[in-house]
Amino acid sequence: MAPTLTQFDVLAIRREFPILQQEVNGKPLAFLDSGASSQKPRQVLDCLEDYYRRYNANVHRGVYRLSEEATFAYERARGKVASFIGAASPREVVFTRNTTEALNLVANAWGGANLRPGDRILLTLMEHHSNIVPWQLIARRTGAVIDYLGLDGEGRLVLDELDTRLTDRTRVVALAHQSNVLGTINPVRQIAERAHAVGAIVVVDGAQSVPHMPVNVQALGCDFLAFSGHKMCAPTGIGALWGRRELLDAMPPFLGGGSMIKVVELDQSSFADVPARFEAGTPAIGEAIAFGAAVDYLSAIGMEAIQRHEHELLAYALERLGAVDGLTIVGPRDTRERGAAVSFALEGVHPHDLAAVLDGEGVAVRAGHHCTQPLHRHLDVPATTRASFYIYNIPEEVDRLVAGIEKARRMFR
Ligand code: C6P
Repeated sequence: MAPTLTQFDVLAIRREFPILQQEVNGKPLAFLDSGASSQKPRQVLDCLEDYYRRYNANVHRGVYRLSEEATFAYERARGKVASFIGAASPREVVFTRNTTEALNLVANAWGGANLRPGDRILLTLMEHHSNIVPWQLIARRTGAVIDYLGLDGEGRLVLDELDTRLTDRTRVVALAHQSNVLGTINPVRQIAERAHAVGAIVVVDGAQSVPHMPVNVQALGCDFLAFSGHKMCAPTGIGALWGRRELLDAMPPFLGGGSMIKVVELDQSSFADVPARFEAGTPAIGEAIAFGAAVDYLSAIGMEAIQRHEHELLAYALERLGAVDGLTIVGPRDTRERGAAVSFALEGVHPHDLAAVLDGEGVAVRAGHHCTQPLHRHLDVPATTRASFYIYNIPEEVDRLVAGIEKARRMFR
């Protein structure tokens, strides 16, 4: 039976998202692809529009009123993002375009300065390409070698492998906090303790965790955390890298240009302090300010309540999907071990066909390899279909998802 949601007034929340008020293909939109990018509430849209209408100006440059107002709002947003993840100081938060850029920043700046031939970088088989390719690129440049932690039959990390994979040559352990395909939530703190014991740093890809659960960098015990605004109600084009102050301070710049320098001479330059050192050029100002508004929005609802809401939907989705003939769900069965991104394969129906049938029913899901080709190779499936849930989703949308899948099954049988 569909659960009665108890965490907050989800219907009131839905009304705050203008995009959810529309019909798609003659059906009310059921948006089940927030894992790719979330929708934006009125509060965030208003904040962005207010910036462009009222005080659009470059930051850290002008001495005039508008520029000062923009600079103040931009830095205040940094403070909000820092508090949201429990950072010791706003200066530990670098605004980036997204998770991908944040991970490239660490790989290039920290990796470029610290990795030597034969050093080892430990990743996992469930990583998104954003947490694989930057490490491959820096490994090729520095002569470092990449290892992977394996997965068990339910898509959980095999922690026993740490005994052999973590060596005194391991300099970096980089892993997703939550898998975008399996939903698996990884025991970052435990892994970080093991990694630190061999002298490695721990880089966490928080793209799928920060939007969905309380995340505190002190409790996680990691050294870097990367995440994207657009997956947590903020606009696209803005994300963040949190790093421990002493590590950020010791890192050389990633990109060069305006704003990131102290003095530029003809043959050399000296660089600004952190975080400006890593924010070359004009940043996404309005988007960063609206990221602050998104953080306010989520905080007002409460991240614990958001997590519980998604878990209720997850449990219902696993139950209903689990009863569909020929459907195989990937990832842990135990809801305590996973978040609300549910990927599955339907026997005899290609994920793209399934997604197209669901679209006809107004249900938006993602189909493909979800930027995790090594994981899909490991699972031995070319592609999966994924439904991912957020604050505005309701049990009726799970019912519509299942009805659409049943329709596809009948069509392609
Ligand atoms: N995953 C998905 O549909 P960007 O594109 O930089 O904002 O996020 C990259 C990224 C990194 N790590 C994880 C775990 C992710 O899930 C993502 C984005 C989207 O699953 C788009 S491929």
